[in-house]
Amino acid sequence: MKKLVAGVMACALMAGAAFAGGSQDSGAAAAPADSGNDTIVVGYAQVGAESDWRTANTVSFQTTFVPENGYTLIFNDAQQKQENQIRAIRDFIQQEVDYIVLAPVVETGWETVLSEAKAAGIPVILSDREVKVTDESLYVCWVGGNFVKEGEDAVKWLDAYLEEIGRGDELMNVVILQGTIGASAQVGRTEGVTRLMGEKPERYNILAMQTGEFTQSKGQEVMESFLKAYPDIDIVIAENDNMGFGAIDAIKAVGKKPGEDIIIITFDAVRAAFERIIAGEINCAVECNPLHGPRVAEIIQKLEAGEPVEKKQYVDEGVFDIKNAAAELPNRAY
Ligand code: GYE
Repeated sequence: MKKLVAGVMACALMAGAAFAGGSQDSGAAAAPADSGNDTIVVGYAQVGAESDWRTANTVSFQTTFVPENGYTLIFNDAQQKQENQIRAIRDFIQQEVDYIVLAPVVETGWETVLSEAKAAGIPVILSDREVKVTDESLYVCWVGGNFVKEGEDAVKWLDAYLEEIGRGDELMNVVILQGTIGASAQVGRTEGVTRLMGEKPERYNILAMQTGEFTQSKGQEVMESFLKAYPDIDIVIAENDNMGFGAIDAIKAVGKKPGEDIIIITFDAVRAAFERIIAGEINCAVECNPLHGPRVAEIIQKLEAGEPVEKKQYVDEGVFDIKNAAAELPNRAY
């Protein structure tokens, strides 16, 4: 780690030189390389702009990594495509950034490009979703939500809710709108939900699961096809809020009442989901916190100071329903 940080410092100097005459900071374009343009250059390979969560995450980085805080941010939106993220990382290496932050769209397929970053001496910080690599030295650390726990929390909430509404003895028909297949947020949430539901086959009957790509429009489309195929759906698990919003529209379109005729659970718990809970259309939203900008900045500051950082950092997350949503809404930052 020390060696890596030393490499980073050398890289920072080089990057400073490179950027003094580059397009990142037009004010410094005519200045000599050592004129004090000593911001830390961070390349962020973002997934895309598929959801409210993602927008909040982007804003979190764009407002944290600003020159006033000592940073220059190079932001790349990969439009949910891994090949775009790989290309962005290669560009960051070319530009000799000081740090690369990656929110990996899917878990696998990162060895080659992360090895290239390592060979260039550029530390990679993972944020939001995880990667599956055999060589853990390919990234410094990861910070994000505990997706398996989120999935489990959803079923624990359901267990209690079904008792409460007197349906604890019924067999409930469930459909799952999954996120992007292979994304750790999808893998973890599906695992948490299906494992706990699988322990209670007398209570939960999973009819179908299909990806809605974490978008509202795809969520709506898939829900429309579920409603056609299965006339008796009791519960929808949407692996993010936006697919849940799409499902609500699909449910209304067939003349059913979301939140009453069909129980809806979503993940993320963005502001609009709180509003839907208060309106009675979403029964429960399991929180996933997107505000990783300051967390990643803290990690970078530690690395700059030569301090160790934890390899995996899970963020605390809550569960919201009609009982606590109205009181919590004014405190929400996203
Ligand atoms: O749930 C979803 C977004 O990776 C946790 O990605 C993130 C997920 C989030 O598109 O809304």
